[in-house]
Amino acid sequence: MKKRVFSGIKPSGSLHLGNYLGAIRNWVADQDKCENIFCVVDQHAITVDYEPAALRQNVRELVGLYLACGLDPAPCALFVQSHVPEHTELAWLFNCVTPMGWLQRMTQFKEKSDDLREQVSAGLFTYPTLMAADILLYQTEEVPVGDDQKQHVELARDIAQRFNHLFGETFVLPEPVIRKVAARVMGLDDPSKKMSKSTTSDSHGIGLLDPPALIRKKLSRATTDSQREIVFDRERPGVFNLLTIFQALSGQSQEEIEAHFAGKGYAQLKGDLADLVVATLEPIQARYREITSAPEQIDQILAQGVTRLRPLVEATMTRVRCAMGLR
Ligand code: AQP
Repeated sequence: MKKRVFSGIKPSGSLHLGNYLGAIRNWVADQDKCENIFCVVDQHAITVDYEPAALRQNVRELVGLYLACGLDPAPCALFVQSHVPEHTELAWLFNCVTPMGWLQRMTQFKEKSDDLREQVSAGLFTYPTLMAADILLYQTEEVPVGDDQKQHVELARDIAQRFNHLFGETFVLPEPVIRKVAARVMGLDDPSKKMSKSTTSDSHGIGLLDPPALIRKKLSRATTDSQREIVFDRERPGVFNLLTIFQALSGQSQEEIEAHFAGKGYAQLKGDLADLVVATLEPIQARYREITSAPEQIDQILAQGVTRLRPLVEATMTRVRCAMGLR
């Protein structure tokens, strides 16, 4: 039996190398071994200030990139979260069984709400219950994510357990699946912060659609340190981050990479890494241009995804509504 896998990305800006290495690339690698459900989680992107026109554009770009990175609509159901209204219905039901204390402990909420304080939306606070609904609606077994989402997947598991305890066996308990290499790609300008779509600095992240010259420029400016040796050392986060990206893209071992850069300087590291990033992204960008030139095909793929998932959605929701006394 193939494991059922669910994951998603929120269209809150342009995708970066962290989203690719921490998430999409791993989904593509395993798509023939699993029963795959991949979503564009647009309702998560409206928990902070946003422009409706930009959101619409980001959703299209994200679906185009899913396909361009290699997700195949034959083994994968691809869809947009808001096209399946049961995600928000189930999220409300979960809001009613999730203790506030569980949500208050979520580190991503604390980080994102720090500057906003009283202005922060209730949606940002309850984001993890919507994410639990995304996962549990499909009776998901595995959730492949980057390291930053581990806590949210664990919360989904806790909510499933609590629901099963209160209302009877209803949900499969999901497991996060996190790769060892590049599970948390850091910002090029500040390697103490994870690479994020919503960080606006020019030299923070490498966009999957960035042209080669821009990729080279950003990498040439990446923060390093005043030492000389090019080795994997977590105490030197800038160089460690560049080497980790190199390792993830080249597939070489740490020893091979250290031997390759022995006696060389940071300019060589940045130049070789830029060659590798450009060689990885150029074919993706070419496929992206081809795919997005036929938007009606994208719409068709998304509609097929929803149709394929309907029986599963209805089966879960019927059980949930009955278990909770709502039917
Ligand atoms: N820097 C990263 N390194 C490795 N994996 C990452 N992911 C995100 N950033 C990195 C993984 O990408 C998937 C999609 O994430 P998301 O967009 O749904 O949420 P996020 O983690 O909040 O992503 P961003 O890019 O940081 O967006 P903003 O700035 O809008 O919050 C997840 O699997 C995530 O782990």
